[in-house]
Amino acid sequence: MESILSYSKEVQNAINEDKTIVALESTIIAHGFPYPDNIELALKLEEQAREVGVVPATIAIIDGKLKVGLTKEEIEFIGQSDDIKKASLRDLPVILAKKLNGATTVAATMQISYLAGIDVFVTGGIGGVHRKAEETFDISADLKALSQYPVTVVCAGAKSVLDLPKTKEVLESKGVPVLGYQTNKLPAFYVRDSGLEVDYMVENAEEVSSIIKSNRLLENKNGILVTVPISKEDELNEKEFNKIIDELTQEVEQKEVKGKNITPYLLDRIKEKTDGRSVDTNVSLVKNNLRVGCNIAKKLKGNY
Ligand code: PSU
Ligand code: MN
Repeated sequence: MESILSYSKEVQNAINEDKTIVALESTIIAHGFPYPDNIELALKLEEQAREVGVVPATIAIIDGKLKVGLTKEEIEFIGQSDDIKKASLRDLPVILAKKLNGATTVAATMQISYLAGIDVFVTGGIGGVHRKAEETFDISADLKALSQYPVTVVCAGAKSVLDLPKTKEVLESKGVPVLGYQTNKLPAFYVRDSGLEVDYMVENAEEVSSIIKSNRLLENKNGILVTVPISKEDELNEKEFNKIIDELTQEVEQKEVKGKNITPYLLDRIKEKTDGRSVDTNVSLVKNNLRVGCNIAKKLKGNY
C-alpha cells in the first residue's frame, strides 16, 4: 500500500541508518507560542536534539501531506501563516482529503508517530479533561490517542486550567501509566507539583525504556505518559498562577470560548497576565522535556 507519510530527507536518512528519532508536535508552533518566538523555539529544539545525536521529526500537515520532519522553510510557514488548522484526531482525514494545512496536536502527532514507527514524542503539556467537563463533555482527544497508540509522550504534565484529578482518572480507565520523572508528584506544567501523585516514580531513562519494552511485550495498544517537572529556577509562583487560572476559568465561561479554541485562548491570556513570563517558562520546560525524551529514545534504541 502506498505510504501516506512524507518524510524529510533528514528523517528518511535517519530511518535508513537506524538512528534515534524523536517526534515533536506543531500545534505548539502554530497556536501555542506567539510569532516569532514560536519559530525560534521550533528550530532551537531541533538543534538541541541533533546536538545529542537524536534526529528531530517535527510533524505537521502541509497541502494535505503528512510531514514527518519539516524543513526550515516549512517550520517558518507553520509558524507564520494564519491558515493553519489545529489538527486533532477527528481533523486528520478531512485535512488530508481537502489538502489543507494543519498543525498537529498531541493526539494527531501520536497517531502520525505511530504510523512512522517513532516511539518517543516530546511536547510541552497534554490536553485532558477540562473543568466543568461534567457539563460540557470537553475532554481532549489526546487522552483517546494515549489509549490507542503505543507511543511514549514526554511532557511537563497538564496545565491546571484542566481538571487534573479527572484527567488522571480517565488516564487510569484507559490503561495509561503516568510516570513521574524523578518525582512522585504530578507536575502541572508551569509549576512542579499539582498536589496529586503520579502512578509511579522513575529514576532515569533506563527505567522508562524498560517500562516501554514491557508495554510492548504485553501487546498493549496504549501509550505511556512521562511527566517531567519544570526546573525549580523557572517555575511560576503557584499561588499567583492558581489565582490566574481561577479568573480565566470564569472568563472562558463568560466569553463563551468553546472547543478547540479554549487552549489557544487560555495560553494567550496567561501570557498577558504573567507579563510574558509564561512564555519563557514554557520554553524552559519544553527544552527540559526534550533532554529527558532524547535520553529515553537513545536508551530504547540501545544507542547510549
Ligand atoms: N497545552 C499547552 N500548549 C499547547 C497545547 C496544550 O500548554 O499548545 C496543545 C497541544 O497540542 C495539545 C492540544 O495536544 O493543545 C490540546 O487541545 P484540545 O484540548 O483541543 O484537544
Ligand atoms: Mn477540547
